[in-house]
Amino acid sequence: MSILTVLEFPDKRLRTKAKKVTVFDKKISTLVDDMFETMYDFKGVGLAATQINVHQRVIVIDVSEEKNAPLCLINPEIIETQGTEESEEGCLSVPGFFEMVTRAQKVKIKALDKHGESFELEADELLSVCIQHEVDHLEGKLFVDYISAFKRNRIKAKLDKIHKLEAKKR
Ligand code: GNR
Ligand code: NI
Repeated sequence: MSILTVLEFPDKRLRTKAKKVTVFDKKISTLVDDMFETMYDFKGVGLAATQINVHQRVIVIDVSEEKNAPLCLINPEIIETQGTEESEEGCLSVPGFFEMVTRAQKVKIKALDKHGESFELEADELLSVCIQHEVDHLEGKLFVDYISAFKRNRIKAKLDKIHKLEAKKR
């Protein structure tokens, strides 16, 4: 198992559209395990493969308090939505920033598990938000795309500054 590097906004690679998984082999199983380890290490509630620079449609999620409810979604599709709701979002790829985002209140999804078996799931509250946030990552979309250009540019400037300082230290 390994903890992987998480790409940070405004890295262009976060804008890549991920491709569907077609083969369910040891490589996918290792990718899923490494993504869970990375997500738990970073104390996130979800992680999309895009964030670790792997452009395949793979998501891991665990919104439980005890961190004992791992959920893996491969090739997820949102097949139904209900209502809208606003909530505060953060992202491991936009560290330290939190903004209100409006999303569907409930979602019904269809996905494959890590063995390639199809299943459906209905979600509300944090799980619903998290699924929509992660599916966006697979499309190259970030939560900062939903806020004003003014706020987004301010976040970009602050992260650019941090990334420059980090590069200098090395
Ligand atoms: O850890 C995370 N918390 C979170 C909080 C509110 C809405 C979405 C999220 S997802 C985020 C982890 C992450 O960046 N996943 O892509
Ligand atoms: Ni994110």
